[in-house]
Amino acid sequence: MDGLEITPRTLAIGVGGAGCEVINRIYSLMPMVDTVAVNCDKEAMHRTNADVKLYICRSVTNGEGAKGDVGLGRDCAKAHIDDIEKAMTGYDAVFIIAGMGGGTGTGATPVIAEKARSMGIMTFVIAINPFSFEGRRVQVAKEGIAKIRQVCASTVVVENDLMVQRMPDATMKAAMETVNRSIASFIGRKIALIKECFESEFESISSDVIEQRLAGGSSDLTDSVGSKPKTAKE
Ligand SMILES: Nc1nc2c(ncn2[C@@H]2O[C@H](COP(=O)(O)OP(=O)(O)OP(=O)(O)O)[C@@H](O)[C@H]2O)c(=O)[nH]1
Ligand SMILES: [Mg+2]
Repeated sequence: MDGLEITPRTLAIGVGGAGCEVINRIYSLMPMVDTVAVNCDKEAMHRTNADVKLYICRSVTNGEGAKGDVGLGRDCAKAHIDDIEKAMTGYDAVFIIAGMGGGTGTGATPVIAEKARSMGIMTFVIAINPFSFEGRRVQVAKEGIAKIRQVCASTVVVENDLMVQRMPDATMKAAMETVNRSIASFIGRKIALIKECFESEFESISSDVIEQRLAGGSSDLTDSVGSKPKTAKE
């Protein structure tokens, strides 16, 4: 491997409101990571910084988001699948980040993950579970995560609730921002690991094996938050 540098091309894709907030973080904190923002909410898109912005189905949603309609989120992604494919072309690994329980993230994420896998890209999904006080969204999220797992085994679920336990006096916004920051640094660590795998073993290791090695529980995702890590099971 003397003198030969293998640099995997990695991409982070944020889908819907929460996903795009995380992309904002990655864009400002980790300029070496390429970013894509996917949303059908015009205002949220304005607030988002990303290398590529895919504003899906503005004519159908009138720029107001999918308003909790999972079927609409899915159909918007399907209608823009060529743009999504183009944005992912040439990458070795993709991280897809989305909040669950709304329309865009829940509906579009399985479509995007399935496309990434069909393109032979190592695919990781980070799905944010809504707060347990969010009512109907909790069930919508559960069904959404089950769908995502059908197409992507390397799915990590992050609990917004964890931050309620850890930061009982924090506002919801502050709690979510903490989760967003920890997801951004989690992705940074995973990208470093992928690079290591590529550099040390690229001739003998398959992308499936790298995926398995990198997939895992969400506990190390919460390490960076500051207090003692606690898993959802505790
Ligand atoms: N950690 C974190 N969670 C968020 C954030 N914004 C929203 N969420 C969570 O993610 C869930 C889904 O919300 P959004 O991502 O805004 O939904 P969406 O995919 O845009 O869906 P529609 O607006 O209905 O199209 C919410 O119920 C919240 O629990 C965020 O910035 N950070
Ligand atoms: Mg939205």
